[in-house]
Amino acid sequence: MPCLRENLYFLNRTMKKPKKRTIDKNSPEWVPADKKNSVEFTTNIMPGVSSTTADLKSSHNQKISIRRQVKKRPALYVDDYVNGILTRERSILARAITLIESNSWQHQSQAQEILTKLMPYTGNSIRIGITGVPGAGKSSFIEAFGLYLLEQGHRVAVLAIDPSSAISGGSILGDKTRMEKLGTHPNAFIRPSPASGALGGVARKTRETLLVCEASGFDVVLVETVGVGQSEITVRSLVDFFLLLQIAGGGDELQGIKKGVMEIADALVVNKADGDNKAKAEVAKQGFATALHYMMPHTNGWQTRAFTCSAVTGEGIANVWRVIEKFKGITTANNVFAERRRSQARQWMRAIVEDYLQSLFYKDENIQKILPQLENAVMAGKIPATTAAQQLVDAFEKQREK
Ligand SMILES: Nc1nc2c(ncn2[C@@H]2O[C@H](COP(=O)(O)OP(=O)(O)O)[C@@H](O)[C@H]2O)c(=O)[nH]1
Ligand SMILES: [Mg+2]
Repeated sequence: MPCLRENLYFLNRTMKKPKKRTIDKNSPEWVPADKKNSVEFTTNIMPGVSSTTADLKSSHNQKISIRRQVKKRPALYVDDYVNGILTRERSILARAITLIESNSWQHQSQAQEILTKLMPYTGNSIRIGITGVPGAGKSSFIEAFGLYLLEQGHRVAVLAIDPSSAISGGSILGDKTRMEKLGTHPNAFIRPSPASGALGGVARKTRETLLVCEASGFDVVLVETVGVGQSEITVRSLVDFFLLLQIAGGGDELQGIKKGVMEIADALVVNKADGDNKAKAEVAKQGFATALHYMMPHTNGWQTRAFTCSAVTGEGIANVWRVIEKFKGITTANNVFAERRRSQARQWMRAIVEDYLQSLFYKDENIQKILPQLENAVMAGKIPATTAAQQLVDAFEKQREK
């Protein structure tokens, strides 16, 4: 609420600087000394109210009372965050995530300190990615699945990666109505996608948020993404198990196959297997099973299979969890689970370095000067891309040497 804050700031400033009056306390300063009692200047100053504005009703004073209601939250130190997260204080967890999501340099460096201290307490969850086209029932599934997990005594965090949310205003997890019960449960924590930035930035923030949730005792972390292309690959690189939610009919089977999402999934679940749709869902499941048969499973030692469920009746929901537990058992035994996490961590470190170098490169003054003409020359087929790239890199290195 920048507007409110600005107003209050202004109010504060103007109120804190009363003008000095040395001539006469009861006479305004613009009244000439010799005209104090003249009818021309009948103004007389009343003593100000210094302690309360409660019974003053002008709109000006309403603003003052708003200012009084806004309590400034005490600033937290790194250790306050760390302790709060470890003792599972939700409000502190939420504030730490806000810090992670902030683009301010100061916040980010504080977030890094917090994360470093929390690292020994991370890693104790199963991280599950969930994707599917809009309308597949992701939100409904997460509600049903999440509530089932809570019944089993788990603590569930739900995060989202939605790079489109800056444009759409947050499509994922915006539909709180479908996660009403989960959203209010003390052992569940739902955090919508950070609302801005490129996929890389959103993903980095989500990864760090995931770690913080783990440190706060959430042992199942669900990461939702809408099936719109690149974001599935990103979520795959964040999670242990990747679930593709499908629906029968409408050519969605083909969509999944075409986009290659099936190839990175550890399970395919045909949702809405209820009522009249149940038989169709079974048929679709068979179709997927056949398609999967010809694909390389994404996880070593694990055969990706198709299942059905209904987020509405709850049928098949418990089975999805059984499949995931079996997956964890097998991949832990063959070390694929730990190995995947290790390589994901390395991949993330490299991705952050690459992001940084890339922005350093394209922000470079020299590069910005010569880039357009080189790009045009490449596009027009006048010089080979390799030559242009070499010239760019040379120019960049020269600048660095200075
Ligand atoms: N019959 C039936 N409808 C469902 C099921 N799951 C979701 N839906 C409906 O499908 C629509 C889209 O669900 P939603 O969870 O918002 O999908 P999302 O866009 O993937 O998050 C809603 O109208 C849901 O009520 C299900 O298992 N069975
Ligand atoms: Mg949804």
